[in-house]
Amino acid sequence: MEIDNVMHLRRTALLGIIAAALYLGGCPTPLSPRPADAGAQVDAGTFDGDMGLPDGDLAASQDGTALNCTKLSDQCNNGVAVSGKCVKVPKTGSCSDGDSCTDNDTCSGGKCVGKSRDCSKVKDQCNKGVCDKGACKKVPITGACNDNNSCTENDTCRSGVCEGTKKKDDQEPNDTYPGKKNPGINSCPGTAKWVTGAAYPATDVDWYNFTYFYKAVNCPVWPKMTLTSPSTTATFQICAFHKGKTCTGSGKPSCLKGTAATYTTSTETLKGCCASGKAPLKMETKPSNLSCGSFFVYVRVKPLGGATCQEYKISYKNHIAP
Ligand SMILES: [Ca+2]
Ligand SMILES: [Ca+2]
Repeated sequence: MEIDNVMHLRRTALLGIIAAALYLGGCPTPLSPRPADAGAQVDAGTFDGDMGLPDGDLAASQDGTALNCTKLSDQCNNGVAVSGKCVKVPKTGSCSDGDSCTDNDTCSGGKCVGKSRDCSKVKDQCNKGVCDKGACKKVPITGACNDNNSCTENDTCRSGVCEGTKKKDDQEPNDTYPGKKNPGINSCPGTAKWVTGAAYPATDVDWYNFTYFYKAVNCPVWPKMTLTSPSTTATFQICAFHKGKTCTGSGKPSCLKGTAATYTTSTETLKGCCASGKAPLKMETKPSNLSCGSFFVYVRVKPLGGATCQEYKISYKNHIAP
């Protein structure tokens, strides 16, 4: 009886071992991922192909060896195990691309992409705006530009600055008395003549002169002139000084426009009239002795301010000319 009990226990144990072996042989490999986990597009937060182990951490390979995929993780990717292999799964959100000249760095497709810094606010006609070490700065360019100076032309960018060449002033050089000679007024009533100049730069002084030819007592000749300018802000001073050719009487004008003034040369003092203000400036100077004959008129123009360049024209004529 005791022997039968021993044999029964041995049979029971043997059947248990066989049953256990059959069960293990018929089951799937315990560490294989479920089909739902296969594929590259796996959400890092729900992936469970690692049999419950933390994502990207100690996942398991197909042969059961634990996988550490953190080496594939970076600011825009999670390193996770998929089908027993470590793969990168892109993340979203902000990041840093390490470039101080980009803004709004964002993860996109597993890469950190920033938007290039907009430096257009520092650009101008002779500079482009460029980001350098995180700061916007100007970088000179070449080409035509506009220096907004009506007294220059052929404006060109030079070292980041727009500069033109000074327009030719046909009256220059004329900074000192007696200045540039211009056609005289020798007919009665005649027509107006013109002088075109530019008071440029601000310290410029322009002198020019012409002759009034006395014609006849019944057709007296004296200067009437008007300074005009395209500038609405520029102010000028215009003076007309007389000098008699054959007698002193014609060198003492009365000021029908403007106020009395004198100008002392190295040898004499000229008498004349001056007017100041914005254009148009009118000037009319009548010799005190109209029977004296021809006389010279010396005109001086000075810029008084209001514009970088002060273009002007002066019409001069016999006072009765149209
Ligand atoms: Ca000038
Ligand atoms: Ca001058």
